[in-house]
Amino acid sequence: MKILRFILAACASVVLISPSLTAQATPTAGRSTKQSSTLNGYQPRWWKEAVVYQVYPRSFKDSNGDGIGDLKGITSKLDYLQGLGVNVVWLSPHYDSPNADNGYDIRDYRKVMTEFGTMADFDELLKGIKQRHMRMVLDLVVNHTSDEHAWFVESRKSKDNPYRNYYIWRPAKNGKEPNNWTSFFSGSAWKLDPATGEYYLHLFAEKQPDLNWDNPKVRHEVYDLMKFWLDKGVDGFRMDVIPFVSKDQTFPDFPANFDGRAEHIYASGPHMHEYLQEMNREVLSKYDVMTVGEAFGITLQQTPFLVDERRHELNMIFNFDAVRLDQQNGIWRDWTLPELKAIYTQQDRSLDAHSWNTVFLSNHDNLRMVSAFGDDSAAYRVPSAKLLATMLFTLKGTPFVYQGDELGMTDYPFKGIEDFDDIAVKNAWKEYVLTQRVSAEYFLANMRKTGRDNARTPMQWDNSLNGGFTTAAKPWLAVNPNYSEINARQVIGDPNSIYHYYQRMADLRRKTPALVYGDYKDLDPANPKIFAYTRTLGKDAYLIVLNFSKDAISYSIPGGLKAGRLEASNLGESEGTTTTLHLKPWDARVYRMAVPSSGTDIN
Ligand code: ISL
Ligand code: CA
Repeated sequence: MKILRFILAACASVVLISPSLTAQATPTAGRSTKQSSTLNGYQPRWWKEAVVYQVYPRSFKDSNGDGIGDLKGITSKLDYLQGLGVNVVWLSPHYDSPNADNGYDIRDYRKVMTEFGTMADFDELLKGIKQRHMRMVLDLVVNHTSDEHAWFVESRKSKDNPYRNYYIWRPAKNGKEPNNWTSFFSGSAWKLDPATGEYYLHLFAEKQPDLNWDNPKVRHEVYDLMKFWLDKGVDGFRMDVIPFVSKDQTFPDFPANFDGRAEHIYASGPHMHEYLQEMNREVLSKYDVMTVGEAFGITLQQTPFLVDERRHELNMIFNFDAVRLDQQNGIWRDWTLPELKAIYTQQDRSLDAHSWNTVFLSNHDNLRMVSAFGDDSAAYRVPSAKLLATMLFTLKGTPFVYQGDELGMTDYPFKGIEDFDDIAVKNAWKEYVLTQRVSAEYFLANMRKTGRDNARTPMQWDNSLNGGFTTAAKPWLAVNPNYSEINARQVIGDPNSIYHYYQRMADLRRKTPALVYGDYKDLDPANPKIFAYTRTLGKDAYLIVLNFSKDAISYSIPGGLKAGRLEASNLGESEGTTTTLHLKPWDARVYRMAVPSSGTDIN
């Protein structure tokens, strides 16, 4: 850790405007510089103690029968969310959009998407959230806009248009694209625009042109739109692919040893830290807000450079190491429990008490958690969903729950390409199947295990038509046919359901500082089936034991440690103060350990 601090300090002195790590935070409006009391070295913060719930509005609840989720629908379910025990809602993009990428292509940052309702509906939602003493963070998508945004409509008109440099335009090179960069949604990252005979950059869809963050006018447009929503009372932002905003605008080709993972190249632009620190100075430091960067392409080792509080950039980020353990470059792969455990240990080693991070295993871009990391068979779906919740709420970092995981919703049984909605899938189909590079069967088999639509099927509220998501005959995306047995009404009525287990875990975390700020230690990193770790804060020590298998296992707790008082269990097994646990398949337990009389910490 000392090495990393040295590097951080060295880097801080190099990045011209970065305050040195050791200097006291420069006093700014809204940020106290007094050293409040710390917990295990951490500055207590509401967003470190929070449980965040992601709402994908298109699929959450339809209130007007058009088959599309909307803001009024979310408002109608706020008691459900409050009952679950979450206290921050992350709202995926609700802004005006042509929906080329389901709202991640914004046409007007200050307007609510027509399908989702009106600004009055947004205000009503935010009011409902505040009345329940909850908070809401918005999705800030500013690496790119929609090609229908007024800025781009102007920018493409002529080379000398005042908005030309809001985006990234380049002439052809040797009659072709300016370099060999690729889009995440297939094909080149450059699109030739006939009106001016130049190419524009789009790391995602052609309808998502990248903004030129090297243009200070663009940065200040972004800061203004952030203030627009913050002044309405929102509590922060999840920042879409924020590490990509700075590009090496000499646009070198991918290096000769390129491994196919463009995100690492795109996340290594020269000015990312500079821009984040400017955003913090200009906007974030003036509000009591939470920021989480979707840090596609940032490694665990690089994470402190974004989230060390002394650098005044972000509060935390989403790394992709765990959530993408089951795929590589979009191809499904089998994974092992030691691989997953090693990620959490690496994260813990990379971050000291000046940094913070997230714990999540699902969102709108990935598979359903119980299908990807648990066992969604009839026998083990419920216990394994609870086991994953146990992990989510007891690892170090702010837990992010994705809508439907509290029901144990599963991946969807896609049949043909017509069942998919995602532009990433449709473009890949054109690139790989229509060109006969791969067979349709191979492509569909892979997409069933990696496709983002798995997580985007509508919330299953009850066992009525379309799972109670909509009264329309045809929702925008088909509801999983298992809604008749997997739905919110069923789980709320069942005290042993996954929903109530989430409730209990959220409550346990909220009242247990050791599970928030405590030291983390993996007791058995090489064990292929058991994840056993401790969380320790002074004399408060907790043991978490998770059986990631369908085998019954007699487990001797490493180091001769004794279990202790049971605090949570998905199968109701206790066994109390013992050194050997008889674990059932997918057994998850949280014990408060009896601290040795000598009072020595167990670490
Ligand atoms: O690579 C991917 C495409 O399958 C995803 O990992 C995803 O594009 C990447 O994680 C970035 O995601 C974010 O930006 C995209 C949007 O499509 C995603 O929904 C959003 O989460 C472009 O805005
Ligand atoms: Ca609707």
